Amino acid sequence: FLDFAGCSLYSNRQITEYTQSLKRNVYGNPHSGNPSSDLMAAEVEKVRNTVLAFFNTTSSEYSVIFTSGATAGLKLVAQSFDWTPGKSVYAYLEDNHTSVVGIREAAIDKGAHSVCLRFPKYVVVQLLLQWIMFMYLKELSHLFAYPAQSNFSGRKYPLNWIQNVKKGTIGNTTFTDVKSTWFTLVDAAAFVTSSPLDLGKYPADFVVLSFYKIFGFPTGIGALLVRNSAARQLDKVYFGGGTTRVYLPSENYSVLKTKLHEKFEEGTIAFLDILALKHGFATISRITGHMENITNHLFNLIHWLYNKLNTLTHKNGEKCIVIYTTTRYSNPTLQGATIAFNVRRMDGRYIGYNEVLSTAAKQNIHLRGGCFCNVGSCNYLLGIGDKRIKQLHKVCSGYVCGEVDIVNVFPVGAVRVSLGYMSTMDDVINFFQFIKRSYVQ
Ligand SMILES: *Cc1c(COP(=O)(O)O)cnc(C)c1O
Ligand SMILES: *[C@@H]1O[C@H](CO)[C@@H](O)[C@H](O)[C@H]1NC(C)=O
Ligand SMILES: *[C@@H]1O[C@H](CO)[C@@H](O)[C@H](O)[C@H]1NC(C)=O
Ligand SMILES: *[C@@H]1O[C@H](CO)[C@@H](O)[C@H](O)[C@H]1NC(C)=O
Ligand SMILES: *[C@@H]1O[C@H](CO)[C@@H](O)[C@H](O)[C@H]1NC(C)=O
Ligand SMILES: CC(=O)N[C@H]1CO[C@H](CO)[C@@H](O)[C@@H]1O
Repeated sequence: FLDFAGCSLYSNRQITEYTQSLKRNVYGNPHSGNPSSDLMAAEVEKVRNTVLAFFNTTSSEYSVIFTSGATAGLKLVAQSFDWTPGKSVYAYLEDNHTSVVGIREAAIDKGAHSVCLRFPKYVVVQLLLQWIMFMYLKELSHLFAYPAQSNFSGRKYPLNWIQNVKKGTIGNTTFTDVKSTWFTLVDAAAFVTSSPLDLGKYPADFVVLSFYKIFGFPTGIGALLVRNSAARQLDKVYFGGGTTRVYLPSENYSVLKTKLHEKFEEGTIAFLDILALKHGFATISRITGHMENITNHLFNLIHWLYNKLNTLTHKNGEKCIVIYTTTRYSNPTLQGATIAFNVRRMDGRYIGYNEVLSTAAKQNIHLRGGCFCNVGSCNYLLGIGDKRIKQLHKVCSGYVCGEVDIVNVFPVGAVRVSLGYMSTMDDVINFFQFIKRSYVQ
């Protein structure tokens, strides 16, 4: 199983302990106020604290809002962020995730500007941010969103952007006269599966994640962590069951509950799934000790695999594997345990990723095929010029993502291998042998 960026796997003991806990106890709806309800409510509060501790923070600094996943967390920020029409800026990276770009629609809808930071080399990104800050020296609220790790290439982005953007310090320049307030939204869904995120050190205003990416079970639950000092930036309009203290059906009168999660967790929370998180966190901690151990273990594996794949050549000296990376797997702070690549024949022609995927599947190796689907990442990762990109795009438009993997001899997608905390040296050796056996001429 080499698709840990898609989801992690759950452990046997994790599931056993969870079901035992369900069998031994009666868990009621945490809003009901009877003994089984109180038991559940207490467990939910414990899990909130476990989540906070996992990120080295406490409830005095952060609130945990349970959502159905990372995407739902991003959507919640998008729809509640207090944009100033015509003035606020929403900035995001080109190497973003669809769900992060989606916030743009909500921002524009409320009259905010959106800026896509085009070239994901942070020197350039810093210059662009600098420019944006000069453009808007007013007392306004802006939002900067970025993924802490890309789920395509596994590239990690610097966590110190969080404070830098906030302080108005970019690179070596400090903008003490910046009156604007920048809020940071970190999409940590891929990052936190294998790296520690210390919110004491990197106090992002908003962080989103999905728990199945960390420990495989349960699905359909994630969290939005909100720094308490940034909570005022989220406006609440709709109110659903469990979120109000008092309201009148016939009059425009309602008072929302005071705690942030009480306001934003609409309806009944997924309480039995929240209980399952407890066993997920316990499993990760039991097996690995600390997230740093996962980072180091996975970096050793991926670094080995990168070097081995990179040296695979056909008998005429042509490279067999083209890897899409800007980090060269030199450092675990820049690179997660993912490799996106394509396979080439001896004559230089590419083999479509669908073919690689199905050959692998026949040998019981589970990979992911990704479609670039956009010119931006084609350009950046494939390193082909603008002119060619335009031609490609002409041919590309209208094709159904995933069905076509090669257009005019150029690949429009890639194979992705991603490791997780359960991956072993045997896994990467088997995979390497598979590639060598199947494709090296
Ligand atoms: C998986 C992932 C998401 C989306 O998570 P969902 O569980 O589908 O909401 C967002 N961003 C990144 C970086 C991811 O890896
Ligand atoms: C990244 O994750 C999202 C959500 O799960 C998915 O839609 C997207 O296709 C993923 N990208 C890749 C390259 O896996
Ligand atoms: C946790 O955060 C505190 C500050 O809030 C910091 O002093 C401490 O070093 C952090 N712990 C770890 C393990 O990083
Ligand atoms: C309801 O009351 C709030 C203030 O209490 C006000 O802001 C809002 O506009 C009112 N809505 C309607 C539909 O009257
Ligand atoms: C994880 O790392 C810590 C040190 O950071 C070490 O003490 C511990 O033994 C490690 N745990 C495992 C399971 O390797
Ligand atoms: C990799 C990726 O998804 N990049 C996209 C980020 O957002 C910009 C702007 O919408 C798109 O053009 C990129 O394709």
